[in-house]
Amino acid sequence: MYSYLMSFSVGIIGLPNVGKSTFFKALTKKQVDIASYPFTTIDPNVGVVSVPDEALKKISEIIKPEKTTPTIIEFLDIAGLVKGAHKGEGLGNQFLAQIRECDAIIHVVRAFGENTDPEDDIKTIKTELELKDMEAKEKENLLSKKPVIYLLNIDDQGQYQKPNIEHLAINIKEEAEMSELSEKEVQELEMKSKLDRIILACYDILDLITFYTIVKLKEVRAWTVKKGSLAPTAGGKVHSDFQEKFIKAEVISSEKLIEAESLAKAREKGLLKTVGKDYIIKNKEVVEFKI
Ligand SMILES: Nc1nc2c(ncn2[C@@H]2O[C@H](COP(=O)(O)OP(=O)(O)OP(=O)(O)O)[C@@H](O)[C@H]2O)c(=O)[nH]1
Ligand SMILES: [Mg+2]
Repeated sequence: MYSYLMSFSVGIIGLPNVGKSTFFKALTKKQVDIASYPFTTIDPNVGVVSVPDEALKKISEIIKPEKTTPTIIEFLDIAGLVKGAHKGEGLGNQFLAQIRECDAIIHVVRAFGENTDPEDDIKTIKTELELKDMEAKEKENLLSKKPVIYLLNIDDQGQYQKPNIEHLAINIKEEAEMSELSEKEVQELEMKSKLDRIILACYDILDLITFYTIVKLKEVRAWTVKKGSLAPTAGGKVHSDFQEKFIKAEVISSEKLIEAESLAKAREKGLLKTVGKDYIIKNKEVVEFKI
């Protein structure tokens, strides 16, 4: 339902009023130009965010294409869940169904203001997901088994009650303020956004890697594929023919390409490797599919 762009999606969940929508708004200030992607009907609750990528920038600098297209992740702003959500409290069932559509979860936890108990809040939501899962007939796609990042929304003092669980901490209000500023203004104020780090953390828990394709002079484009994918599967992300009619591919690491300064020079130096259908695509590799 939400995979309009055939990208991976992350649902932002948590108790009411913890800062989910504020976080979503800050993130989607980075919304990409969705015209570059197919199936671009976008729900107001779905934000499409480009994945920060230094290698892509550098490849573009040497290839100088007309267009550089980053890879994307979708974020979904889901309304607050309350205790009893699994029984339908507070429209719980509707929201839980939205979570089911997501590949991973960011669980926002309030750690700003008075009387916060992050660990208890985490437990409340976790329990709702687990209770909902107990009703599920199919044991695939279970809510409580989805990869999750606990994101503590902290105040500007940076003091908070640390839960006994791995988490990231950010000041969402400050991130929202920063997202209204230009890059230059953020630098001048010596502020530093953590949004990129969080986007990359999502990419990590989703077990994704990036590969690149180059259409000479026209486009350098980043694509997402699950870690461990074979070359034809990666090809299928670009075009179904590249999967079905796959014969071989030429690959080079982005580092080597950047060092060689052009594809032609890399080819001259014999840096491009020809691989077959059993080849596992590596992170940050430039790939040319041959059919
Ligand atoms: N002090 C402080 N207030 C915040 C912070 N983040 C959000 N708020 C405030 O908390 C209120 C709720 O923020 P939202 O982002 O709408 O919360 P939400 O989690 O989307 O809420 P629901 O969708 O209703 O569940 C707003 O008044 C925000 O201004 C924060 O980091 N610090
Ligand atoms: Mg909200």
